[in-house]
Amino acid sequence: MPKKKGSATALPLEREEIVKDYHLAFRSRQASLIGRREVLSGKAKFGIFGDGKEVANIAIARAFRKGDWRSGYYRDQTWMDMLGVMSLRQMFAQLYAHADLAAEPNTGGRGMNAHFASRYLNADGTWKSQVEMYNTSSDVSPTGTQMPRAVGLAYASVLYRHLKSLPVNGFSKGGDEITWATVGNASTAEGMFWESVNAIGVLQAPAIITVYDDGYGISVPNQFQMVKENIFAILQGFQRDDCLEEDCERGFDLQQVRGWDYAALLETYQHAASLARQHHIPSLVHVIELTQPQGHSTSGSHERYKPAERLKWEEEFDCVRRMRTWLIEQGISTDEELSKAEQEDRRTVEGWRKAAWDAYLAPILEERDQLVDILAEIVAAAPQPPELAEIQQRLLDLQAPFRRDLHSAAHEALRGLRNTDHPAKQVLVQWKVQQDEASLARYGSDLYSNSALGVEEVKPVYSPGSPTLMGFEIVNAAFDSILSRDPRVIAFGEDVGKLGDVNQGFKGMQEKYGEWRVTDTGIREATILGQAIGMAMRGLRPICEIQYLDYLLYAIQVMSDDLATLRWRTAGGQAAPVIVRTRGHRLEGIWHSGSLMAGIIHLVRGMHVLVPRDMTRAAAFYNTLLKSDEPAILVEVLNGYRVKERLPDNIGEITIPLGVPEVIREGSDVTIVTYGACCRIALEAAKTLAEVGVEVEVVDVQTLLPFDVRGRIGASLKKTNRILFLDEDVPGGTSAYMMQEVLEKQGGYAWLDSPPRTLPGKPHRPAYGSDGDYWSKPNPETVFDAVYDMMHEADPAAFPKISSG
Ligand SMILES: Cc1ncc(C[n+]2csc(CCOP(=O)(O)OP(=O)(O)O)c2C)c(N)n1
Repeated sequence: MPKKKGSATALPLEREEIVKDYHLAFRSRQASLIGRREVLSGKAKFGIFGDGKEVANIAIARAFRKGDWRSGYYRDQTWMDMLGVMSLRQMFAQLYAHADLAAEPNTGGRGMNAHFASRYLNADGTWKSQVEMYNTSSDVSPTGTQMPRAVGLAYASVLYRHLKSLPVNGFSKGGDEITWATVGNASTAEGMFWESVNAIGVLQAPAIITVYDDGYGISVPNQFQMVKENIFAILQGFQRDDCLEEDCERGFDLQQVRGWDYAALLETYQHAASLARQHHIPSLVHVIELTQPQGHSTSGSHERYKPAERLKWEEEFDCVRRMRTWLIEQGISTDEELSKAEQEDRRTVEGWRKAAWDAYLAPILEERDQLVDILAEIVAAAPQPPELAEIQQRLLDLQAPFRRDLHSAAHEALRGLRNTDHPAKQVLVQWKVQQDEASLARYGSDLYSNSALGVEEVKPVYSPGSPTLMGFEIVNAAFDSILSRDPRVIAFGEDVGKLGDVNQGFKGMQEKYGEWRVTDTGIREATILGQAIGMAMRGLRPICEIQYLDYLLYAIQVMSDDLATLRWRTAGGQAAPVIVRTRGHRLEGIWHSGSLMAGIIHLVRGMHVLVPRDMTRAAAFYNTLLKSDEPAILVEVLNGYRVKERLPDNIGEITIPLGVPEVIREGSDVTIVTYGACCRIALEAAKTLAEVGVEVEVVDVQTLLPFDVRGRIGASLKKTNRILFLDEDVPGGTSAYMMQEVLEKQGGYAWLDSPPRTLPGKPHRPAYGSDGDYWSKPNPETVFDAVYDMMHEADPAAFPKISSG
């Protein structure tokens, strides 16, 4: 069993550097103390700080190099300050939610406090050289979600080291970069912690995982978190062989070290870094005997759940205090010297706090003054409702107004002025519109980059010699073209490598392009997604496969919380152009033919969701996505792999713009709006409807996100005046979403001559077998009935009832 590291006496640091480290830790602690005070006094909403972890943070920061990556959580405050990713002044700006990138460059005021992110995109969306930066992938609050992403960040180094064809472009220096992950002891109880540790071990990816162990997860002690109350003990099976060759037993270098022992921490992390950098051996460092001087966060006090002896121990083993004692014991500094500098530290931190607060408040006060002046002008201009003066005074009395206070006041004033028409009132109206627009952008920009929307259509070209192939052979040809033209594309997933995926879309690709390009993975959907995110952050173009749509649920949390929000939550500072490939619909059985589309589209805003009805269209969408820098899910239609299609001569160039539906059958009586596998059913029903004199127009939506950006469906409705929304999702799911898009957003209600209808699947999951499928999902007969009913209602004489009911 590896030994716990003890204090080392000989340090590779000068005296001044050690003292500097101590003051960094001390100032960070001051910032935590002041930060908590700011929350308790009402200046900020919530605070969570890095107190108790300062010394471990410093040791990590000392081993962290430019080009390295962090995938961590909120306890990394001191480390982030030390590397300049988030200075303590910026930390206060984030605490106050200062929505200005100049003051808070990590999240632009969108993230909760202690959510770190380096900006690796320039303002114009181009990528900076990452080897010149201390890279921090953007934090999320769900505990453990930083772990899957760490898999991909670390694995990118493996690819950059082994795959000589990869363009480096400032993303790597020979794969020497380490990914540093941090996670709390309690969060190791999460499934994705284990999935990630296993994946990193299997991939032999250069990650150093730190588990900060302060014994608790908020109020719940380790007794309830993990077996043996000790993550280190149960990780022993991950221990590597003591050898440095590539074919040694795959595993981790495991280390345990005390969180107050500066010298041992430095040594531990230097050792782990050299193993990872030189040999790509991952490490897990269990940092024990850590404390939470102010409790978990500002939400409550730890005196409520920690026993008195634990609180006493925490005081005694406080890492900053211990480091101070050690400095004196080692003769590196004196009590007097340190005390003097600490006084200065306190003043410095307080200065940063004040500067951050003043900078946050100044523009809001300026806007308040503008509003007060506008109101004063209205009051002066004409006899007005008396409440205006009152509103003015209320605004002036606010010491630290929020913008929302100003807007509520402006709204109230305009309500009072509703019967007045005066030029001065127009100034108020205009002010409010402008300010609203600015704040909507302040909090809503960068959900998408819109680069995919700009891709123009390239139509397929066919010649007499164009072969007719099975659907799977069409995507296969597309992937062949993609892999040959773009060395950054890496495809991976369950059965993707040797087998070429369960439907043979990647058949022969591993043989042709090698194991690094087309790769099998374990059954680990959350980390397949995380792997893709991390790789995409480092300049690669991953196509990650989730074997069936139904299993996307295992990855949806990572997609929803991490990938989909990434660009938005960093206010355009980070992006991960991941392509998630999956297949769904129309196989049979509960877990092989479900349609979770509404769940997906509502959870992944920030991604595109594409549902091509055939494989040529799937190929075109892959090409479109690779021309953009946005993440997307592409659902291939399961029963399309065995349907024949002609192979376009230009399979590698065809593109379809996003958000443009296609009319796949023209008609004049009813518009059927549908997508994916349901297109075929709608077309079948359209044929039988034509036999009874009903001409249906069938529109394939093609992409659910974005949805019909040019209003083509509205134009169809304008012609037919009747509409049916058809899909395989549950009632009130995607059919309701499409209805809202067309009737509300496109104003389609104005063209309706009959009530709009939806025809979704049943609320239960699809039953197995042909009959189970028939009575679980829409079929040509139910589509016929839904459309015919509309016609009957409109003209009972021409369309008499066919069946009773
Ligand atoms: C998925 C998820 N569940 C619950 C929470 C609420 N929560 C926030 S922090 C926390 C405790 C985490 O403890 P630990 O991992 O030990 O980290 P520490 O805060 O102690 O450093 C909990 C339960 C969350 N943020 N995410």
